[in-house]
Amino acid sequence: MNYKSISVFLPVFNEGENIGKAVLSIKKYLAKRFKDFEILVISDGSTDNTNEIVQKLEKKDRRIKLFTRNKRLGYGAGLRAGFEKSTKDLIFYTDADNQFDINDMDKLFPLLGKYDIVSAYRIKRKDPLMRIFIANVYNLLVRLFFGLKIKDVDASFKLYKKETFDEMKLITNTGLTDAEVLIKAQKQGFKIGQIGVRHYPRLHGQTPFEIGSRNIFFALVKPKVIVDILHEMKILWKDLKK
Ligand SMILES: Nc1nc2c(ncn2[C@@H]2O[C@H](COP(=O)(O)OP(=O)(O)OP(=O)(O)O)[C@@H](O)[C@H]2O)c(=O)[nH]1
Ligand SMILES: [Mg+2]
Repeated sequence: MNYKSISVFLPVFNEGENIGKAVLSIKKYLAKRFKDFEILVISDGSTDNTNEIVQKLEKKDRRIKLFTRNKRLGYGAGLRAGFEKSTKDLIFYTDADNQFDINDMDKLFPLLGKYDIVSAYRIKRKDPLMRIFIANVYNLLVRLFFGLKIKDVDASFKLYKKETFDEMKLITNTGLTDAEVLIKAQKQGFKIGQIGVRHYPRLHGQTPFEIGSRNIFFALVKPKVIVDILHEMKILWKDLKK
């Protein structure tokens, strides 16, 4: 592989039970493969011990960097900050809740020979059925309105060549940002590859996107989350027509 350095970032909100394991497993993985890497934690408005845990790790290893903001600005805003702060040749991001196995990154690198972005899809998604249903509708809308033919748009396991972002201006702040990057990259002629990876249930902590408890079938997504994404779809649609 020609790429010698990599930035890996994690958007985080209240992941005290997950963040330590997430950062350390990524560090172990990268240390075996890259001489030059950084791990960025983008923590928005976390009110638990997430920031303290990362500060301790940061003190021991300067390649780990914490960026905090006082308020929860949205998942997409976290992604945008991550893309902006990343300084290395490659950029990768994933969630902090350990729902992916970082070792599956091995499957992504070979595709960089042919593609500028590698977007993973979850071979068997381990989330409540209702979440999977909503995600399927979302994927369909993104395909119909923006012509993006990606199997699993919001799977948070994506690798990008840094130059993808050279000319990119992002405007969304919700979960739509993931799709926005792929749509704009495709428009600029960057090539997107896809590969299947494993997925695991969230074992600790609670997603801020749902209300109440969940089981394997049921999960209630906060209506505001859906309304905000639909609203941003409209804004993105207009932005792309300019
Ligand atoms: N920076 C930032 N990170 C966020 C924000 N909201 C959520 N996150 C993080 O984004 C990642 C994805 O959120 P999750 O809660 O796992 O969402 P999900 O995967 O749809 O839900 P689960 O299936 O329950 O895991 C996690 O690492 C969260 O901690 C936010 O406003 N800002
Ligand atoms: Mg998750």
